[in-house]
Amino acid sequence: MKSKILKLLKTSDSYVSGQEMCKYLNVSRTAVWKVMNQLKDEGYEIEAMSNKGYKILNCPDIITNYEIASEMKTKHIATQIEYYNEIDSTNIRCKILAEQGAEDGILVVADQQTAGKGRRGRKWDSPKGCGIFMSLMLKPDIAPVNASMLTLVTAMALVKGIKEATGLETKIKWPNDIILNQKKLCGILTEMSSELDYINHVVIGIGVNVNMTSFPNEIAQVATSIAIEQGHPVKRSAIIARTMEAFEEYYERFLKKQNLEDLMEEYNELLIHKDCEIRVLGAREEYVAKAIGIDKSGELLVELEDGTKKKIRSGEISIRGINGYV
Ligand code: BT5
Repeated sequence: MKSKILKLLKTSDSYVSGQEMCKYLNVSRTAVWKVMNQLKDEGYEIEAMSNKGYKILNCPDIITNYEIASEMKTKHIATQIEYYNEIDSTNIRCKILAEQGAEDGILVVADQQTAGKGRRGRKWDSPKGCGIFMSLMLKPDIAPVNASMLTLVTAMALVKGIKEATGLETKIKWPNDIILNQKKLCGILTEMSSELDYINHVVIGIGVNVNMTSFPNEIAQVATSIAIEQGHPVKRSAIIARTMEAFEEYYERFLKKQNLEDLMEEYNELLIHKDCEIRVLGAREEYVAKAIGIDKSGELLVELEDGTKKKIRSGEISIRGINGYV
């Protein structure tokens, strides 16, 4: 009910009468009044005028399930949202929910993580009230080998979602970083539970630095936030909503062919290293190559100095810019 009331208020240019709301939601005036008071307590600025009704003047930067739901227009993705003020890791919580039989498309969101995870045991800095920490759980009917492509689909959705919500143009550092002004703005961690030929579930974890104004020393050189780059804070819920809408669109296109054939052209336009020299860091080797672009399976095609071409798979290898992280 809260998200429906919020949606009504947000989509109306003028006042919404209490009576209108009661009729639309089929609830009593007292119930509406109670919700209005709760919303005010949470920081929503709502004007109440006798004879006219309610008008929303300002929304706080919160990412509760009803705030996100009131912003979002998706058919299937994130229609169910679980919100936590604080959690160890949204990926961990999402996996537990999946094992307990949660529905395909559920989104877990937190305002803060105490044990945010990066890839291969690394940490994700997740301070309170200024970032987006969320995990989307999917049960796609695709072969397990194709699941890693979902990281690339998610990266495209983040670029589009951030552009629509903030106007900022970001780029993708293959396979799982979103880059703004040569620094890391978002990270994606895709985890999977599967049989040999069957996916039980995939959890796509997304971290976005939104309103941080500084970072811990260890990452200060590589990390940035939307607020740092734009010079002012922005609302996180709009970024989540636009990203999930974009994800739904790209995911549908991915599922049709179960590969990136229809997305790779657009993806390659977003690749920060396209046609640039990169350093390829493998477990035992390190070499310089030119990044050409991804193929339909999401592998990165590179050209070595002697002109030979090579495909690199995420998971085995990392890439770096010639002079630094990007
Ligand atoms: C990633 O790993 O980039 C994946 C990050 C995924 C985080 C989300 S948040 C919601 C969900 N729940 C989780 O527990 N995780 C996911 P990787 O490529 O391994 O990068 C990790 C490295 O990025 C660290 O070792 C740091 O150097 C750097 N780093 C840590 N926190 C950062 C931050 N907030 N912004 C930018 N860089 C960061």
